[in-house]
Amino acid sequence: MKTYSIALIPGDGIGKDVTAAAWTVLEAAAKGAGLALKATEFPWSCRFYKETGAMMPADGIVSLKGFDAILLGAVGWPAQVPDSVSLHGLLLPIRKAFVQYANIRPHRLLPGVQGPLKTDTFDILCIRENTEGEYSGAGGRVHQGTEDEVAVETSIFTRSGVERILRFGFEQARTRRRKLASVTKSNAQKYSMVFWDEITQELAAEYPDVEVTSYHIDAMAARMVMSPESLDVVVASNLFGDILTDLGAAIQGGLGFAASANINSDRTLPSMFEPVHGSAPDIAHLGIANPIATIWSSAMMLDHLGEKETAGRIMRAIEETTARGIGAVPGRDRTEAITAAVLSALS
Ligand code: GGG
Repeated sequence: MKTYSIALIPGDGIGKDVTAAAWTVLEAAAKGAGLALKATEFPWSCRFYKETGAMMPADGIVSLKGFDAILLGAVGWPAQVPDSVSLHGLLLPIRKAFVQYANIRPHRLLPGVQGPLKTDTFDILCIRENTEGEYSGAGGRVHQGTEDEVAVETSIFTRSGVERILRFGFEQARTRRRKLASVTKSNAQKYSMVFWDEITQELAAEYPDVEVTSYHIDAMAARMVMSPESLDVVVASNLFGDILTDLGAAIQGGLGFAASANINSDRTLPSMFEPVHGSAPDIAHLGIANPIATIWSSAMMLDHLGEKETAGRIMRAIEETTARGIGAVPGRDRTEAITAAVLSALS
């Protein structure tokens, strides 16, 4: 029997609720396909930070190395731990250590889900650069606490980093409607973003079959709302991609539907799969978090592992569930009821 070992990091808040739900679905789907999934759970989270002073142990990255994939819930407990500490202590180091340079975020309306726009043709694939750019963590503060205080945050864009994420976007566009939108703010940021635009143009010559358009981030935000049907694959930097994909999630009906994959092209290192949403501490453990984003992320995980048939079965079960109206309206159905409906659609 084919066995996959999965590192499970539920994290904080609703991360625990949604990963538990997704794992139930994964196990059922795997059983039906003759696969074995072995989970090893890691308690790394803001609670772990409060107990130990770190979001994960010093050898955390080493202990994740041998896994086939990582399934993560959500990170953050802002009342207790600053968000910059939790993000830079867990999520970002994992993405960087395993060179998970492509953060894939599919945004489309599931059957039965009504987004805020008067359209039923919302289907875009956002590709966010995931290991450098504005989230590089380079910078510093001096003269702290004085009137002369200065904070500097340096964005790092490397030719290899920009080229590989754009190339990834071009390849994805070839599997879809062959349109690529590259997002920058090159009128205002005249070094890094002009550099990004230049590399986009260089690569465009290699992909004559893909229609390429460069947009400024502000224009792209408006376009996603005003004419989303004009978009297919959208490639953006770490910060811009982070912001645009919350907008994408809103247009697809809410963060409860937004899935993501942090992909590493080196199959010897694990990729990581997680919902786009955060830990939502206000609704943690009330049994009302929508698990669909995490179940969808789990399907992306199986797809990445090569289990395309089983991934497809999970996606069809999600779609059957929302088409019946279950889980389709944010906040209405309980986590357990949505999970049970997906399980029943699977069988
Ligand atoms: N489910 C992932 C999560 O906890 N996201 C919270 C967050 O702030 N993410 C920022 C990021 O994805 O870079």
